[in-house]
Amino acid sequence: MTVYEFAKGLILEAGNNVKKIMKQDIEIETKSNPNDLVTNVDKATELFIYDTIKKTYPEHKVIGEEGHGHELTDTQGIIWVVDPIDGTLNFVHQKENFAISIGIYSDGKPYAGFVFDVMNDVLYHAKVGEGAFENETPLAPIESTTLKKSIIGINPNWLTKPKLEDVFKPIVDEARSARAYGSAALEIIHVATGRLAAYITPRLQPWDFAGGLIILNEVEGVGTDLQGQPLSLFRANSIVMANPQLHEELVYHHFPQNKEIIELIQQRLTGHK
Ligand code: 2AM
Ligand code: CA
Repeated sequence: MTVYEFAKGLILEAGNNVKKIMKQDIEIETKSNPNDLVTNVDKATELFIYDTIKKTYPEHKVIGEEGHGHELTDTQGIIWVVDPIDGTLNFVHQKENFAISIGIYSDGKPYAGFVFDVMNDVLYHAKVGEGAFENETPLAPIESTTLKKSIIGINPNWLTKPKLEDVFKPIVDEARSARAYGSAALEIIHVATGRLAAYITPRLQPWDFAGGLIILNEVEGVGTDLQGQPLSLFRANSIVMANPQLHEELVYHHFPQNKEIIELIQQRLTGHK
């Protein structure tokens, strides 16, 4: 069995476990602030994924939102970047619109990406060079758009923040419309399937984008930080994921080329509020 096939089986099994445990009581705790939640399901799912990987591939490394591998700083070897539940607020409040996300990197190079929309039973997956799939249906390359003719994904909370609003409001104004889904992994998938032309956020952790980015790249989508620089797997990044034409329009005409503005904003952002 290849690592790709193993990962596919693993994420499906993890999703089925989530469906089972969420029928029992969900225990909720807060993390960095009252809107930053974690549940027993996030923790149990990360542990299940970690343990299953380590049993078969003891030499592989795992970075997971709920505590695994946060000390890692080098890209050597096989690294699994895991978000056990992306969209925890949706998980808690809506019991849907969340995903399990896994990105696998080999010596820093993308190998395979998986985003499992658990409640809809849809697995998005891609092995680099072999195209992306929605369950077993291949995804077509995404179409190029201009901002004026685009629906973009952006969380409205960012439009209420000083400085950040100066950057993001004109973009929302110029776009055809804006949407927010509450799961970064699924929003990146919406770009990969053409439902959104772009997904923009000032701060995202590696586990939120590591799987989706690989899927997006397979359909010719582009993901970088707001200055057009490659994304790091070892720290939070600003994010623009889009079709190539819109990506260029946003990076060169809308985002401040002055990195300090974004860094200043980022330092103040720890959660959603
Ligand atoms: P999570 O649910 O795994 O925490 C919601 O807009 C998206 O942003 C979700 O994918 C959520 O991931 C992510 N998110 C929540 N808080 C964040 C933070 N402080 N920094 C970066 N991303 C965050
Ligand atoms: Ca999470």
